[in-house]
Amino acid sequence: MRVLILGGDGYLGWPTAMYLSRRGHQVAVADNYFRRRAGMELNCEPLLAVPNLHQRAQLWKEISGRQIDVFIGDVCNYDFLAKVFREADPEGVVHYAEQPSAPYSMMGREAALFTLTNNLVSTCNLIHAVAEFAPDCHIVKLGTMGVYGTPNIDIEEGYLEVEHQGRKHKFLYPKTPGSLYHLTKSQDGDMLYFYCRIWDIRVTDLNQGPVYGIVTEESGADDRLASIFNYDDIFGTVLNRFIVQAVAGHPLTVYGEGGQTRGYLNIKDTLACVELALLHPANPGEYRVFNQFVETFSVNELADKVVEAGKELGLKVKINKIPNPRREAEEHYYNPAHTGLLSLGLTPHYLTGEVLTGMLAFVRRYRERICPGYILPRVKWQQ
Ligand code: USQ
Repeated sequence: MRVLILGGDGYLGWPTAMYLSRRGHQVAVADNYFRRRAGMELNCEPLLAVPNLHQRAQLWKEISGRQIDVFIGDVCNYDFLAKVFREADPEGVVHYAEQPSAPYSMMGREAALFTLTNNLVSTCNLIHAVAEFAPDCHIVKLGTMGVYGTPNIDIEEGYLEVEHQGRKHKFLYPKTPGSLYHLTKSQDGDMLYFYCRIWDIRVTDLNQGPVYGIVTEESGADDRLASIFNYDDIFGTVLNRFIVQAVAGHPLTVYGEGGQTRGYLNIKDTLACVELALLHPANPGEYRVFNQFVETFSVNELADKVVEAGKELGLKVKINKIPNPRREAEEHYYNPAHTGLLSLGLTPHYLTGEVLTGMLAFVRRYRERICPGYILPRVKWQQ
């Protein structure tokens, strides 16, 4: 399949590109290097020094013999996106080209406006490019479980059937996002659903939980192919942060009471889910939603697991509950459905002790690069 990955330089974008390329798809990637620039501006650069996208594609070609086409530019610029569509002629597009960090979106007015503009304009441009250049192309948008929030009822997969005064109707599941970033992911979903109904485009929204992991099968051969791996307070996700904190000898930063529960998945499962969605496209006019995670854990459970895994490697890991910089429920009901991707054939990777010790051992090789100043949270939800 000809697949275009928007945001192909990021934590998920580049591993997805290699994964699909190795499995015989013809892959093109586009990126504006937002994440790299933000890392320099905010002083939160990734653990590994990552070659630029052209260099990574060249390296991948030397190792795998396969070509990944690279386009550097901004998806919010329609002329750029139109050029990419004309050249790549995609049958499937993976949309990762959004500002992905909740703390970033809560830094202040400028970051809020950037997040809103980037995430909604990129999605709107994509919809129009599909309609103009590739009407049959399937959009796979990376969504987030965070759009649902933590309601006191079970979370369904995208839709909720409501019975009201004796009549029934199926609505999109109500959204209660907990950051401006998560709000934009709810808004882009509404926009995609709208155009599915009006223009009959095909869309799959992958409502993903926080991802963990560094190495994938494709990057295993050469660390220069590894993903952009952040452990800072802005771009790092919680388990990746805890792994680096454990290696650095920093107490694990549990925010508040630590009862916050989310659905987690290994980066390897993200890649498999995206391919499954591409291989089984939504129908014209269908806005299909999958809840993309494998297991649920509270922050306390994750911290305890890292302490245990640390013992295997002789690390004495401590836990420190610090005031929560976010506004979120610290104890809550959480029971989200996630059957769609399993029914398409996902074989999940679980968070075992071996996975955790593997991550700790990998990060330990880069211990000298860990910057302790990146660890404590700087962004508060309430200024
Ligand atoms: N947390 C801590 N300590 C930390 C970091 C985080 O206790 O040092 C807590 C947070 O308060 C939160 C939970 O861990 O309750 C998850 O935080 P996170 O930073 O791993 O995840 P989040 O900000 O929600 O965002 C991440 C990705 C985002 C994706 C989302 C999926 O950055 O792109 O959409 O995970 S979800 O959380 O399901 O919305």
